[in-house]
Amino acid sequence: MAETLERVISEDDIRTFHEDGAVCLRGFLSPEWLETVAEGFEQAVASPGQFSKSYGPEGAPRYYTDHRLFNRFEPFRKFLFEGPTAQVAAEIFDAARLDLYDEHLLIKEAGAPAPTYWHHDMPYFSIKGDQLASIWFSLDATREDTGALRFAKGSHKWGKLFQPVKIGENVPVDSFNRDDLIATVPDIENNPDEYPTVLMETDPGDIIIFHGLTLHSSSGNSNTENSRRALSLRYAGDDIRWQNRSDAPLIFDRTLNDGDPLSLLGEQCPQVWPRA
Ligand SMILES: O=C(O)CCC(=O)C(=O)O
Repeated sequence: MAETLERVISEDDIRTFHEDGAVCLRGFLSPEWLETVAEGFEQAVASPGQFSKSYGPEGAPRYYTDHRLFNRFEPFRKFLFEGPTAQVAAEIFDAARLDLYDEHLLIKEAGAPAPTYWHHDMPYFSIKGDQLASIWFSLDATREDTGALRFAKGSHKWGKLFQPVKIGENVPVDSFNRDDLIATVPDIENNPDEYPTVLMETDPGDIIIFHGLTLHSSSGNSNTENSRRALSLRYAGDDIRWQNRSDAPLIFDRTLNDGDPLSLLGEQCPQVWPRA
């Protein structure tokens, strides 16, 4: 934590993050920041990027996702570089430096039936290490049946890496062929005694921070009036290094060697802490 600012997250919340693998900070984002991000969503939906995808049955409301936002849309750039979320991740890991590996826009349109199937994020990314956290929040209220996230408590400490699936389809990602992955995610839903979970319903302004190895899922959006617009930001701390993975869905312009620091990716994976 190179910057000396007033701390934004309590010791209790940091402990919960490390024990459970996820923690929710209530009322963290101001209405002004939510407004900025909402502008970004409008612009992004009007202009899909090369990694955008839609999930769900043909003709049904979409589960729409996109990536790489800050270098295309000014509101996201402002939020990421001037907003308060990087400091949360820095405090969680007591990190000297954070790079932004990915920004993920996840819209479940009104009535979108596709859920997010159980998965954890690490195996989707071309990285290795422990200090990976996502900060996820929604511009819309989320409830159990409208796309609120559910986490398998403590699953970031199982010491396992599971086969990645297409998040809205539950089929393996293309060209899956990995030595370091074991099996598919267990049946968490039907074994609550073995796999306790925590549901985090949120209101606008709440943010959730979860570890890159914490298994999570969410329902489709049963609200037929409103979309569920969520943003997930992936912060990589001091011990994260590049790890080549042929099946990683996000492609970078530069090829690195295993063990290289992410700083070699330059603008595609910018330093967000300490702030410039
Ligand atoms: O928004 C969702 O439903 C899923 C989010 C997610 O899987 C993630 O942020 O990693």
